[in-house]
Amino acid sequence: MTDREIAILAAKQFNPNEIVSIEPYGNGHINATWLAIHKSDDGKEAKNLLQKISTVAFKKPDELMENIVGVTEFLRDKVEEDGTLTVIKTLDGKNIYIDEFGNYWRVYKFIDDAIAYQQIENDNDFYICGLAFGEFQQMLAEYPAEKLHETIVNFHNTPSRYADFKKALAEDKMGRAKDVQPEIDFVLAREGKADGITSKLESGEIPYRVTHNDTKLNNILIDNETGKAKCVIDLDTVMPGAAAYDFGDSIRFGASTGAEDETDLSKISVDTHLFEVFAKGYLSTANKFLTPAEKDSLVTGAYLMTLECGVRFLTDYLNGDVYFKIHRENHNLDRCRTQFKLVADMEAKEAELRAIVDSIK
Ligand code: ADP
Ligand code: GN1
Ligand code: MG
Repeated sequence: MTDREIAILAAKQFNPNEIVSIEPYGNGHINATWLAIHKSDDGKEAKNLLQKISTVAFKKPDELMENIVGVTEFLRDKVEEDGTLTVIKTLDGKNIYIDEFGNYWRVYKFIDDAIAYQQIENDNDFYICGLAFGEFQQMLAEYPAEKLHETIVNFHNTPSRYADFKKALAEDKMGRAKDVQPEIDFVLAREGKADGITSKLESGEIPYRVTHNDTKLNNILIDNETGKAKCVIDLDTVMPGAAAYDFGDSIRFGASTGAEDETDLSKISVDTHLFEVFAKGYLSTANKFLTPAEKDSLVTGAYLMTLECGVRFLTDYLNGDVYFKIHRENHNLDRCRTQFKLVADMEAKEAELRAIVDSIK
């Protein structure tokens, strides 16, 4: 059976009506996403967002879906219509369908008339994203964190990511280490900085909050008509974490002057203006609840989320590209290189970035 045929069988478990079209959708690196359009009883069309959950990333899909149902139901009456994801159950009332090959499938209501950007097109959109992620953290401040399963253990624990990297390097399964010595050296030279956030969480200097943990630009939908944030999506990694993780991951992706997989590294740097725009949006809400130590950790968060992401891409390259989806040879290597270029640029601009955060009251 082809991937499409398997997806069609899955789509029918959630909506038995005739499928008008079913196509791969979006640019996520983890799950396999399809837009399935069904005929609906009123003669119109029903759009479903169908996803095959990555079991390489998520070991316990049932727990993952419990988190998502809990969080989305908690948010439901705090947001407008389509302001959070809506889980569509299988015909027999389950959150997940497991097919004959052992694939795990879920469906969300497709949120229409909104766009997930791959790169910032105008400053205001990035301000809007900052505002939305700040509000998302604020809304989840009351969520009972003890109800959340840890969907990926040690997700943003940078020292633990270093340990994974060293294991991959020692094993060197694909024999690729010999070709990437400069990247390996880059990572090892910064190991001393890896615990910049985790040590503060462990000592209690900064608090654990319920965070999104994957706040890149294409995990937020911007309303086509109003230009406002419509919905924060990709809730797979909502778990206790540091506010700086969410701030940092948005900067890593959105404040870069180039794409995450750009091969011309001369095009990659941190745009300090975009950094400021996002920080203003985020802090317009977050200034009300962040402690001084947390605010002080935001630039470190941007730095470590970028370093960590580069380490993860390089680790996956060494492991044979088993975690992040790739679309060309050396894709994960190209991705890690942009991250390391950004890291080096953040080192050069650290004082400037800190001054920007401090100036936003
Ligand atoms: P991944 O974990 O692989 O990144 P996502 O959940 O982020 O998967 O989905 C991939 C893409 O699909 C998103 O970037 C977005 O473009 C689109 N998408 C996801 N959920 C919805 C939804 N409910 N409505 C419309 N588009 C969505
Ligand atoms: C993945 O799922 P997606 O594509 O939104 C990854 C993030 C990385 C990002 C890099 C669950 O995000 O942690 O920062 O790729 N998500 C997971 O682009 O590992
Ligand atoms: Mg995503």
